[in-house]
Amino acid sequence: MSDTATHLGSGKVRELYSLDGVRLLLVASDRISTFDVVLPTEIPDKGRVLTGLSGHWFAQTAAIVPNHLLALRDDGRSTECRRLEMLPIECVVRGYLSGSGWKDYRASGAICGHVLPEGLVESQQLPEPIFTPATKAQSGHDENIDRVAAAALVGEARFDEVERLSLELYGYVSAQAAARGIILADTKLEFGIDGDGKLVLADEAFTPDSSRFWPADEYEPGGPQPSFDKQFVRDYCESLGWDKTYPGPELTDDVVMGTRARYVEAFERLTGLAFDDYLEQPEVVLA
Ligand code: Q0Z
Repeated sequence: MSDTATHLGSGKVRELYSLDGVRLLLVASDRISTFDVVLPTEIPDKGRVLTGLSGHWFAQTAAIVPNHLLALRDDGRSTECRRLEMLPIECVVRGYLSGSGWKDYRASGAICGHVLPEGLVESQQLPEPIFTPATKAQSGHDENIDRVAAAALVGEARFDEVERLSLELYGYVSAQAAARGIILADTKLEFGIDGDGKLVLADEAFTPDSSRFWPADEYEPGGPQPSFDKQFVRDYCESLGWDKTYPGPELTDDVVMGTRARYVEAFERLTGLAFDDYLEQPEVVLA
C-alpha cells in the first residue's frame, strides 16, 4: 500500500490531493475567509465541522443521487472520494433572495432567466426554489447564466438532470434545516460524471461555506441577514474599519471562540449528532 498523496490544487480554505488513479483526498483546513479574503487567524475544528456536515448530507441524500464519498479519515477533516469528470457549472439553488441573486433581481427583475414577481425585498423567500447555475470562474466571481448558456456547457439532457436533482436535494435539506430552526437560503452544488457516465454529487455539500444558513428566529426580510456561522467575524472586521483587501486582520480570542461555537452549533443542530462524538469517531450515519 502507498500512502503518498500528490497535491493537485488549493482552494481558499481547502486542499486537493490525488491518492491514485481513481481516488482523491479533499482536506478542509481551519482557515476562514470573509469578504473574499482568507484571514490570518484560524477557527479550530472548522474544517472538521465542514467535512462532517458534508459527509452527513452525502449519507442522507444517497437515495436521491449517488455521491463521491468513499471514506472519512480519522483526522475528521479529510475525505477520500472518487475522482470524477467535473461538470463545468456550479449548480446553485436559491430559495431566498440574497447575494448575486438579489443583485440580478434588482437590476433586471430576473435571475438566470427566471422572471420573478415585482416588489420582492432582499432576503425574501421566493415563490418556489429556483435553479440558478453559474460558470466556474478560474479567478474572480462566478457568473450567473441562463438555461441556454448552461445547456451549451453540459448538454440539454444533463442540464435537465442536474436541475431536477439540485432542486430535490435543496428541498430535502432545507426541510431538515427548517425543522431545526435554520433557514437554508441557498446552496451551491457540484456534480461530476463517473466512468459509467453516471451523474455523481461531488465536492462539499450543504456546508456553511457552500450555502447560506440563517438563524430562523432572527429572520427579517427587507435587508441582509446575519450569517449563522460568520457573523461575529464580519461584525468584528467591520468594527475595525478594515478596507476588505489583503491582508485581513487577526481575530481576537473571543471572536475565534464565539465563531467556533457557532460552527459546532450548526453541526449539532443540522445533524442531530454530538460534535465530540464525531471527533472521537468520524463516520457518517446512513439514513
Ligand atoms: C473538486 C477543489 C479543493 C481545490 C476538483 N470528486 C472529484 N473529482 C474530480 N475533481 C474534484 C472532485 Cl471533488 C474537484 N475541486 C474543487 C477542492 C481544493 C479545488 F479542496 N476541484
